[in-house]
Amino acid sequence: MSKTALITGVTGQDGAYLSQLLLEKGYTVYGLMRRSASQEFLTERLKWIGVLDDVNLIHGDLLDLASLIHVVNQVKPDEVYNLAAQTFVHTSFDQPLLTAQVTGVGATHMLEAVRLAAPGAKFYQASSSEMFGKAQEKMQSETTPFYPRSPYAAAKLYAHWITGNYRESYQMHASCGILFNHESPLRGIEFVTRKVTDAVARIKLGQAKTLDLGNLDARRDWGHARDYVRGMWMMLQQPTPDDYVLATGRTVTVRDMTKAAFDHVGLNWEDHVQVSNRLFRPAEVDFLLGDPAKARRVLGWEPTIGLEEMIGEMVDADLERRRQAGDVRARVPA
Ligand code: NAP
Ligand code: F7E
Repeated sequence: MSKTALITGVTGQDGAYLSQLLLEKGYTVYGLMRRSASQEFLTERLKWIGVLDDVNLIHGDLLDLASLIHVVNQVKPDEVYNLAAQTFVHTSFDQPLLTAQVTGVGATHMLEAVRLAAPGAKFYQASSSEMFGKAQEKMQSETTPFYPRSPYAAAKLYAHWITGNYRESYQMHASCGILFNHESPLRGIEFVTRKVTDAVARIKLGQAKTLDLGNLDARRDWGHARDYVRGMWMMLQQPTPDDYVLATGRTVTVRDMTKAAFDHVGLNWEDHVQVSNRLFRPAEVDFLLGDPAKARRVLGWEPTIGLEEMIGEMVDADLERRRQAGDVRARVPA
């Protein structure tokens, strides 16, 4: 019997890759999406990855508990992946309450809907390395103390703890993946990797000359979304629920990631990048480096795509998009 999965945040980066993975595994996939006046643009990623016709899209909103209960009742999923959130850290400083509602309380809405309408379903919560914030250990693992540095991270931490609370209180199979940054050609254009690869494409094609960036010294542990959604699925195949870090174990500065993107097309990054104060954050996460030992040991999970290969894939995809005048995402201002 094929399994049924419900993915919230299906229109986002991870939603697209996870849909593809689960469909390949024979799942029936339902994706929760918000109603929008620009519906056709929301499904761009699912279209790009070639699964739009195979995912059953269903309307609902993480802010509306009734809609979630209705959806879970209708779908009766075996597995629920809660990926929906306000995900951009910079925006969370401008919209802290919305971020708290969607990214934090929204997870409780989803847990409640599952508890009431499909209590036997396995649940995945998209926790984040941002919860480590001002990192208290050199390599961050499942046992490292948290120190959130943004409204986004604080909201994710609430969602992380409430998921553990539902696991212990109601014996739900609820797991949290503490995922470090993961990117792809489907990454939102405001995140730094995609902002860089899109700018590199425009500069290479003669459509732009410069790229404004903020803190070049920040370090991140960047992996590929395709590897990370596989880890999400592996967590829900375990007999018991638990929390796992997914990371590569390598940390790189924004400067070196940027250099890699310009190198890919034979350009010198220093000829084009300028630092802009307005792109610095009120509080920065300076250093992240994940320790994925537990995921390797228990799940058998390994990242397979390195930073340079991923950045190259992203630059190539953006060159292609920028050559095609009709691509909508490519017109979003960086
Ligand atoms: P993303 O591309 O920004 O996608 C976010 C998704 O959430 C979109 O589908 C968005 O829908 C949906 N959403 C936002 N508000 C909603 C609401 N009120 N109701 C229903 N859906 C809503 O994010 P991602 O990179 O795929 O990340 C997936 C999850 O992993 C997120 O929870 C993120 O915080 C977490 N995470 C990501 C990373 C990373 O490096 N990518 C690392 C750690 C954790 P619209 O299309 O309508 O906006
Ligand atoms: O920033 C620095 C910025 O916005 C990375 C989300 O998926 O990963 C993501 O959060 C670093 C920061 O990602 C620019 O200051 C410099 O230090 O790509 P980002 P993030 O904040 O790490 C975590 C794991 C999540 O969970 C989040 O949802 O790059 N940086 N200059 C810049 N960042 C941006 N966006 N734009 C710049 O111009």
